[in-house]
Amino acid sequence: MQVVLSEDHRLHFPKGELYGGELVTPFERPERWDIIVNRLKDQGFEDFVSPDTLDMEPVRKIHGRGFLEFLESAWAMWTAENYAGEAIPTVIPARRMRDREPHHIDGKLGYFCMAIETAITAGTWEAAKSSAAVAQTGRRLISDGARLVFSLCRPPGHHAARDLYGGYCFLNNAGIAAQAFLDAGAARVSILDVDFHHGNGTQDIFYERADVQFLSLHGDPRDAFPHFLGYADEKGAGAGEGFNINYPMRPGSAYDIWGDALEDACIRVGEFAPDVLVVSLGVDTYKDDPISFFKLQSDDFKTYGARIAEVGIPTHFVMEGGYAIDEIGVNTVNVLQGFMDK
Ligand code: Q9C
Ligand code: ZN
Repeated sequence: MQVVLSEDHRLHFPKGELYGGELVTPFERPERWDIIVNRLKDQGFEDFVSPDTLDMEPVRKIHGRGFLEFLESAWAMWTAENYAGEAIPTVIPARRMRDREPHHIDGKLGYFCMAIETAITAGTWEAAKSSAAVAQTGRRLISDGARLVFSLCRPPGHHAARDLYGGYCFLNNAGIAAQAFLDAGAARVSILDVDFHHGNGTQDIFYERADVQFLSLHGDPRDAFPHFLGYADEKGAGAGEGFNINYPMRPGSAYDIWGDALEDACIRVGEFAPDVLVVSLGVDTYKDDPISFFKLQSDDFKTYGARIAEVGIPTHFVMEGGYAIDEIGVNTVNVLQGFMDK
């Protein structure tokens, strides 16, 4: 199994995440990557591939131009104000306000943000681009004939919508990979999102499209972040009608419930018959995850990796969340080993 990764992820490491009214060390931190890499090495995976140069073309197809310009310039605009801390919005365009991009960075941050726990720092844009390049390179390896590739993206991507960042995400790595597969000749791509959180960004990007099927297993939005998307009645619109499938689940759900949702999702992927399956792989479904409420055990990750393999379609795993740092390596690699052992 080839694993695509880049040390440039380290360029993004904010000191603060607004959590419970305090600035805490972010749950989404560089150490997550190190622990996954250590576990991969322990288990004999050594086929590490560095990313190719980022191709902005698929990025521009799924993200808005103004949004990309904002991400590129946000830190410079923030420091030009002589602010002492990291870039966090304070004002949000809430209901009945105007949908216009302001000039001032305070306004721009709120305009392009979907959740304010996520700070922007000096290296954020470079790290976000490197993460997208990792996903694009995984795409190339699958197009070159691999049955399985793991793109160890960091920062993650599935909360990043066409023109929104947040939830630790800036560029939608899985979406960029899916778009690149289509650009390289694929007719259909499925994105199966098994991160604990709803993949609101990916859903948003492909909601009206029939060439990308999106399926997400996640905490019920009434109880779980991102709270404002991810209900079962969101089924796609226009040409995309029927190609968006959500599986919200209640607090405390364990593998008996989660595995049934995965089973249904795998059947739906088989019916769609995509050329490639992109898996948004978050392991924050684990029972001890500090910010989530599912109850998967470490062995369940092997079980579901094997079930995904049974779909029988070339599969590109793209790393998303997972914050039980001590077990993030075991749980992530269990999915990949479960897939390979099938
Ligand atoms: N009390 C990903 O897993 N904060 N993002 C939730 C819960 C944001 C998660 C707070 C969680 C973002 C990629
Ligand atoms: Zn998550």
